[in-house]
Amino acid sequence: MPETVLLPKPETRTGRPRLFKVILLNDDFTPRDFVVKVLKAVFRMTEGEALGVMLTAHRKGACVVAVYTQEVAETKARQATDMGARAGYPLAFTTEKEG
Ligand code: TYC
Repeated sequence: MPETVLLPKPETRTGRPRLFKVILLNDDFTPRDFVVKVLKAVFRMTEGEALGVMLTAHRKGACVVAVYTQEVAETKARQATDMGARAGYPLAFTTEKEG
C-alpha cells in the first residue's frame, strides 16, 4: 500500500491576506449621533474620527470606515448593521474587496 500523502489545504497560504474595506452607507433616517455611537463601539474610533466618517458618508453617500482581513471586515460590518437594525434604523455597512 502506498503511503497517504497529506497535501496542505489550499487555504494554507503564506503571504499577504486579501483585505476588505468596510463601507458606511448614508440613509435619511438614522440619527447622526447614533451613527457616531456605532462607529465608536464597533470600530474603536474616537469621537472626532467617528464624526468625520459619519459626515463624509452623510455628504457623499458612502465612506470607507476601515480595512481588515475578510472575516474581520464581514463580522464588523454585520455587528454594526445589526446595532442599527435592533434600534429600528436602516443603517447599513457593506464590505468590498481592496484593489
Ligand atoms: N443622513 C442621516 C441624517 O441626516 C445621518 C447619517 C449619516 C446616516 C451617515 C447614515 O451613514 C450615515 N440623519
